[in-house]
Order: sequence, then structure tokens, then C-alpha cells
Amino acid sequence: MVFTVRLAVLWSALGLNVVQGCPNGWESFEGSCYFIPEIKEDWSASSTTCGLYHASLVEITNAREDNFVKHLVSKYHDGYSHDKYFWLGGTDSFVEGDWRWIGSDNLLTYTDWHHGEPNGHHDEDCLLGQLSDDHFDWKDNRCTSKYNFVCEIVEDGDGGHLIG
Ligand SMILES: [Ca+2]
Ligand SMILES: [Ca+2]
Repeated sequence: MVFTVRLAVLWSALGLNVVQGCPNGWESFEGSCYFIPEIKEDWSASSTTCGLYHASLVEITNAREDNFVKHLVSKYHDGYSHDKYFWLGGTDSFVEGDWRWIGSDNLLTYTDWHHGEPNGHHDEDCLLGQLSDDHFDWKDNRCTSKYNFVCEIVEDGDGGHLIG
């Protein structure tokens, strides 16, 4: 896994475009590529790390993608059973209550908030996915907590995956 990650970074560093498919170790779904690095970081560092792969923290825009990400984190959870929290790309750190995706700056349209969330107001400005039994839903959380996270490379306009 470490080798494939380094290879993906190397490709990015060389500015090569992957015309179809995803870098080794990344999973493909409806034109995007997804990856969960084997590290835990705070939200900002997670966002920076995804950027090293020329990706962003994942942006979930519909129920299909939500379901795909649920399966992705469930699979990761099978290997690391204590890991059930994953940073997602949403934040309201700029304007309280104005939730946006960090990659595109779009407002959240589709949401999957856990009952009663978001509830942290100014204390919780980052979007956390929580895996519990058969559910995967969202809560706002303190951005400084360290968790796993999901990176996404979005397909470019020409139908290829722009990497670099
Ligand atoms: Ca907030
Ligand atoms: Ca909360």
C-alpha cells in the first residue's frame, strides 16, 4: 500500500494525467477516485494531505455517492476495527451555519446529518462521518480532533481524471 501511494504521488509530481481508471489503490465511482490514507490527522491537515494527491477531502453530493463512501469506510473499518470516524470535505468555519465543500466551495445540497446534528455551532465547524452498525451519517465536530479521512479526485471536464 505504501508503495502504491508513493507511486501515485510520483505520478502526480511528474504531472501525468490518468486518462481512464484511478491511480493504484484508489477506488473508482461515477467518475471520481477515492482513497483513505492510513493516518489520522486534524481536518486541516487531512485537507492538505489530500492535496498532496491532487485530491480534496471527499465531497458527497447525492445518496449514491453517500452509499459508496459508506461501503468504502466499512471496508477500511474491517481492517482497522477501532476506526469508525472519517473526516469529510464539509466545513462551516467561514460563516457559521453556511456549510460548504472545501474542494468546490459549493454549498452542501445533499446532506445526511445524524439526528440532532449539526449541534456544535461555533465550536464544531468540520464535517465528520460516523460509522455505526449499518449506518453512516454526519455530524459537525471540532476541527482539531484527529481522525481518518477520505480523499476524492474529481473527474475533469474531458472525461479523464485530471492528476496534476
Ligand atoms: Ca459550526
Ligand atoms: Ca456535533
